[in-house]
Order: sequence, then C-alpha cells, then structure tokens
Amino acid sequence: MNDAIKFSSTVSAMTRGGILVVTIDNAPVNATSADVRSGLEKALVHAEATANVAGVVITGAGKTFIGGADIREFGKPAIGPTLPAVIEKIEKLSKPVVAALNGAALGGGLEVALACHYRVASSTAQVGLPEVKLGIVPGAGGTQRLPRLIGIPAALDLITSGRSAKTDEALSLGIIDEIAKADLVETAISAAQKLSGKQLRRTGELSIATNEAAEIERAAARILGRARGQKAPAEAVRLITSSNRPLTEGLADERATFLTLRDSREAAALRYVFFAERESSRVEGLEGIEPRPVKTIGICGLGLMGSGIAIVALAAGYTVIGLDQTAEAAEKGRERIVGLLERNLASGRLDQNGFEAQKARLSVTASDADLAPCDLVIEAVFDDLAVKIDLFRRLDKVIRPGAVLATNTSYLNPDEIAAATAYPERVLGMHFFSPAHVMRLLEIVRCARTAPDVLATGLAVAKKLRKLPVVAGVTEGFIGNRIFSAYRREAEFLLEDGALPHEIDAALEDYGFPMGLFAVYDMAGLEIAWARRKRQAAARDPATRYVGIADTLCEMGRFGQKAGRGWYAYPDGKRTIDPDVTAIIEAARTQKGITPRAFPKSEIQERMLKAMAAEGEALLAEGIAARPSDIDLVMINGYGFPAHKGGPMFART
Ligand code: T1G
Repeated sequence: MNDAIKFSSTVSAMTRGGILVVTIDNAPVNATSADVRSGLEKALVHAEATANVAGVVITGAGKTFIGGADIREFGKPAIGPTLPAVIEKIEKLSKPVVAALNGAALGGGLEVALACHYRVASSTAQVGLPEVKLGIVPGAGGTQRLPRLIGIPAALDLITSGRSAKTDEALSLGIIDEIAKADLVETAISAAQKLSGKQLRRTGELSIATNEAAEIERAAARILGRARGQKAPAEAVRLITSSNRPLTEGLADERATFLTLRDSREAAALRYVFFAERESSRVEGLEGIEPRPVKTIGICGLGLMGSGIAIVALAAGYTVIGLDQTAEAAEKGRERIVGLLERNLASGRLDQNGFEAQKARLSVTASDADLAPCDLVIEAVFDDLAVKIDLFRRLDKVIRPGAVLATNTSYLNPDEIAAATAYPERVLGMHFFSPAHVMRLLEIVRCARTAPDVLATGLAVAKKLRKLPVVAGVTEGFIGNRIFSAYRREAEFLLEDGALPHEIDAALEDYGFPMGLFAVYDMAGLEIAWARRKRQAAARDPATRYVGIADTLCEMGRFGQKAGRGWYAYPDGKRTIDPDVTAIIEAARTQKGITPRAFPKSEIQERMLKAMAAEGEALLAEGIAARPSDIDLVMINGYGFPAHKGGPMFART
C-alpha cells in the first residue's frame, strides 16, 4: 500500500491493488462540505491522470458514508466546486468508480453513490433522499438518476417520502449492486479491479421504463393529496415523472428547482426544525452530569397509555415490570401489550426473535413489592392527585432510594406529588402523548426539587425510547397543553366574534393542520376540558373574558363524536355542520351584546398564531420553556402544527 495522499483536510486516499481508495472524514456525518467537494474533485483528477491507478473506491470514515450536503452551508455564499460538478466528474471518469457504503448514504451522499459505476454496501448501511423533509428536492441528480436505476414509481416513493431503505430493500430495488459479505473496502476494491478496462454502466445514460403510466399517475395523485400545501413534494413529483428526458435538461431543471426551494420560507422552517430537534435535549447546567443507570422500568397502570409506554420500553431493550390494581387487570394489561407486540410481528416491524425477546422481558403483577428491581418507575394511573400520591408513597417503600419516579400526569402539579414522597429529588414528570408507542414527543417535566442527574436520566431514557424530549418547568399543562388552551380559547373568542366552527377549522386546515381544532375537540371529547373548567370555576377571575359555549354543549350532552354530536353533528358518523350549534353560538353572541362579523381565513390564522405565540412568550418569560424552538417542537410533534411552517414561535418571526 502506498502512503496516504491528503487531497483536502477531510479527503485522503491511498492506492491499494491499483485502486485509489478515497476516504471522506468530515465528522460528525461526512457532510459534503466545500472542503469535501474540493478534496473529492482533486482525488478524481489525480485518479484520471495517474497511469497506475486503475479505478477508484469512495468510502466514509466512521459510521456514516455521507450524511448529505452540509445543511449549515445553506443560505451562505456558494463555494465551488458544486456537488453536481463533482458528481458529473465521477460519472464521466474513464476509470471505474465504486461506492463503498459504510453507513448512511443520504441526500447528496446517495447522489454521489448514484453517479458511481457500482455500489457495494455494508449490511448496516441505509440509503435515502430525505430532502423533502427539509422543504427541498434532491439538488445533485437524485430525481434524475434514481428513476434510471429503479424506475419512476419506486423513485417517487423514496424521494417524496424521504424515507430510508435498508440494504436488503436497496439491493432488491437496484440502488446497490452488492452487500459486502467480507471486508467492505476489499470487496469494493475487487469490484473496481474487475470493472477496470470494461464498458462502464453510467447511471445517467440508462433509459427509463415508461410502461407504468397508470401506476405513476395514481402514485402522483396520492402524493399530491398528502402534501397539504407543501411545495417540495409536488416539485419532486414533477421532476421525477419527467425524468425520461435528456439528462442534462433534467439536471438543469432539478438544480434550478432545488435552489429556489432551498431559499424558500418552507425550507428555512424545516431546517430550523431539524436543528431544533437536536438542540432540545441540551439542557443548561447538565453538562457532565451522568444519568443514573436504568435497565428495568416499572410501569404502573397498564391501560392505553401504560401499555404504549411498555411497548416503547421493550423495543428500546429495557426489562419491563407492569403493575396494575388486581391480578386480572394486570393480566389484561399484559394481553394488551402482547397484542401490540403481535401486531408489530405481523407487520414485519418485529421478527420472531425480536418478538420473543421483547415478550420475555415483560412481566406483570398486582403486587407493589415486585417493582423492587426497578431503576425507574413511570406511573400512568388515573389522573387524580390522591391516587398518584398514594401510589408514590407505596413505591417509596418498595423501590431503592436511587430509583427514579416519573409521573405521566397531563395536568396535575408534579411538585405536589413529589412533595408527598420520601425523596422528592428523585421525582420528575415524563408526559407521554397518546398513543405513547406512536407519538415521538415526550415532555420531561423538571420539578422544583428534581435532582440534575434525575433530569439527565429522564433525557437519557427518552433518547433510548427514540422519543423527542422537551424539558418543561411546572405549570398547568406544561408547554403543550398550556399553548393548546390558549389556542382553544382564541378559537372560542372567534366564535363569539362571528366565526363558526367549520370556518375556523377550514382556516386551520388551509394553514396546514391535518385537522381543525373543533374537529379534534369532538374526537378527543369535550368532557375532559369541561371537567377541568368546572374545577377551575371558583378560582376564575370574573374580569377575564370567558366563553361558555362549550359548557352549554356539554350540559346538553354534546360531548363530541362518541356522543354522536359535539361542535358538529355526526348523523352517519360523518362530521356535519349542525345548525343547532350555530343557533347556540348566535344566542351566546346576543347574550354578550356582540355584533358578529365575518372573518377571512387569513385573519383567523393570524389570531390563532398570535394567541399561541403570546402564550409561548409567557412560557419563556416564566422559565417554563428554555427556548422558542422547544415550544415549536412541542406544537409540531404533539398538536399537529405543520412542520413546514416551523411552529408558532418561528412563524411569528
Ligand atoms: N448537514 C449538517 N449537519 C448535519 C447534517 C447535515 N446534512 N446531518 C447531521 N448533521 C449534524 C447534526 O445537526 C448533529 O449536529 C450531528 O450532525 C449529528 O447528527 C444536494 C441538498 C446522518 C442519519 O437530510 O438524517 O443533501 O447536534 O444527531 O443520529 O440533494 O444526522 O452534534 O451539533 O442526527 O447519528 C440531506 C440529515 C441534506 C440527512 C446521522 N441529508 N441527517 O444521525 O446523528 S440536503 C439529510 C440525518 C442534501 C442534496 C441535498 C442524521 C444522520 P450536533 P444526528 P445521528
């Protein structure tokens, strides 16, 4: 082997068996920064010009091949060479270039690989073009080369979903040519040696099957239906479905579209969310604080929420001990959890070994004493203060003092629960969103006396559960429900001022929410908020504006979809505008002497956004939320706020 050649600070190479093995080493994810692009270009020029180099292998250092273009460079002045220029050099090289995918090849990383003449992957690699998740389209040939390799329908699925494919699927689709059985780079070297001197398969020169028009049309319609006002998926559909045109034409259209989208508000919002998700688990003052070790998690209450938490804990590798009030209830809980595991097995999310292993790590009981081995106990019992305090007092007697106690309460004050226990510093809130095995968001509630390493433990467990943790201070409803209450309050003000439920819902759906507020309200049921309003009635300040319309509906038994009527009527299960509700709203306006007026969608949206942002500002001022982007993550991941709008705090900027 010859000595290494450094083409840039992040790109080096050495010649092995006549093949120039180029390694990209740009921590943390080998993003194709300007230095990487320049190093790659120099390596290709060197390979072309060096007689005893018969071919090239490109691979990454660490666990990622190339994680994509460097998102942090977006919006800054472009530094040459551009990625498309480097990629064109790869494809046009006279000698074989083989990609050795040592890990994730995403975005620009996959685009580099697609321009190579052969692709070998390690079994742990994954490939994908996730650009739409950033509000852009692939900008370096993905929409033009992928269809040439795997056909338009499969390319539409991968590019417009932004999902990754593991190596088995990538092989069967034709994205990669081989899964290395032995050493990856050695396999790639021998592939390059075999291709040397042979006719090279250049992806850009491949033709595209055009006999799938009906399937393509159906797929395109489905994708556009799901886009909900986002531009990137629609542009991706246009570029992919028109990719059977001369490559240079398609590449030029793709690049222009990418540059336009990259500078759009939608893309800026999604980049903001991308970095916000990585910021949320950074808590000031926790640097260097070690979380407490957690291997066994106890879950008290095996209803919908508790069983969902059990599923994610089992999937994360924890041993789970479920507790319920009686042996029958515990057994019912176990059946519910195993049923969910069986669904995962049936859907292929779990293989048989995984199913058996997870099932084996689950036990249930009705006896507190069986929770003794737990390092963390999460309660998801009935949301009543006395019930929770009694449970935590019982747990104080059976789990070791160093074990962590977490309450999943949505609205109770965790400080009151903690204060009633023997070791308040080991108590925190872990507010899961239902269904817990689906929703990523997890509010980690820092109680007044939560010890730093206990908070660090909550964050570490959240990460292992593959949740998106956001730290909240103690206030009624923490971050999400506090903002949701403000959002709901403003909507009810709008009802009194002249708007109707379906108009408000239409404005919110037009903005990008999957469902309007009143439709969601009817689905969740009006009685929960009603019970809380009645509890708070005595303490309510008579000077603050209060809308009694929801109370009127509840007094009439209009609790929502389950009751067959709420804000809407559901004659055949179908949500229908109900003139009776309109009459109730009109009566409420008359009673308050309000002269109603019409509200355009834009004004409804503006008032709702302002109400959320104002509550967000209050949460920041009170120190309940650490940063605006945490608030945005909560509203996007827990309440359907459209990610491509960035969240209520981003939207006000
Ligand atoms: N650019 C810049 N920084 C990035 C980055 C990227 N593409 N990807 C990750 N990071 C940072 C991230 O912010 C974090 O920083 C650290 O790396 C570790 O990330 C031309 C234009 C690759 C699967 O969308 O999916 O290519 O917090 O915690 O869990 O068509 O990162 O440490 O300061 O996520 O091991 C397309 C995005 C870009 C992939 C690794 N590519 N990244 O996951 O680490 S656009 C993507 C990921 C593009 C082309 C277009 C994941 C990962 P910090 P991490 P991980």
